Amino acid sequence: MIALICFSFALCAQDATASRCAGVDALNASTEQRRGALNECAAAAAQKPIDFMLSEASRLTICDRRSANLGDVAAAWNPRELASEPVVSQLIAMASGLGGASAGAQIVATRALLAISATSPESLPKGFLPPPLLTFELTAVPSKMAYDRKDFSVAAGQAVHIIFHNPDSLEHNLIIVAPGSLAEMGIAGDRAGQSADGKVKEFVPDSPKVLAVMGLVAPGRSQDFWFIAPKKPGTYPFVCTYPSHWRTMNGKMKVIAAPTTLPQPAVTP
Ligand SMILES: [Cu+2]
Repeated sequence: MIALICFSFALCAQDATASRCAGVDALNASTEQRRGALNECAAAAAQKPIDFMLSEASRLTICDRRSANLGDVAAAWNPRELASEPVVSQLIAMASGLGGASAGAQIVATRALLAISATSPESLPKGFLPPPLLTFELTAVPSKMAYDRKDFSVAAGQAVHIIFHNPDSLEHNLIIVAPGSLAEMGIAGDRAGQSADGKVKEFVPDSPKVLAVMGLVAPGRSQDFWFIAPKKPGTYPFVCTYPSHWRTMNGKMKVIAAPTTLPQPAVTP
């Protein structure tokens, strides 16, 4: 089984950035509409939808809008189908990062496992615990060009869910960048504001130092941001790269070393 999964990931890694099913990315689509688009893509590829969804997940790179959309679809999947073998084994391997699974793939698999845990926990291997998820809210402070938190801490490799609120009159985004790159990425966002496609790219710099992306959120809207924390402990800036916002609209994500052993379930005598 593991060998098959690794082989699949190796194939996908050759074309990791390709988008095979653009309908999943459609703007302002509901989860049902994204699922419908995925079903059509799966039919065109002569694959079962669940296999196609796993294949799409394995093609993801960082945690961004696409991984969020596909994660929404995965989390709303028919529990019975999601909880079947060999899907569960594939999800566990993907969520664990086996076979070089990217952070984007990991968060989709993690959300699917959490859905299984909520609806069909008996389908998970005995003693298996779904990855712990840290959820909290973050808000853009109106007229202050700032987030309401200057820092937060996560465990290395942890799944994180931020519910972002934007009650301000301006658009804001939220990206997590490599340690020490706040000014560089902020200035890159300023430059994006002067380019023709800056808005299309939601002012996100085209750089490997961008580690996770929540795109622009309109005034008065809220949006979920799902990502896997970096494996390497350190201080990672989070920032809004809408032009000129970055100097005050930023903070620090502290990644602390994860426990070397995961908590184990109690043994039933
Ligand atoms: Cu902003």
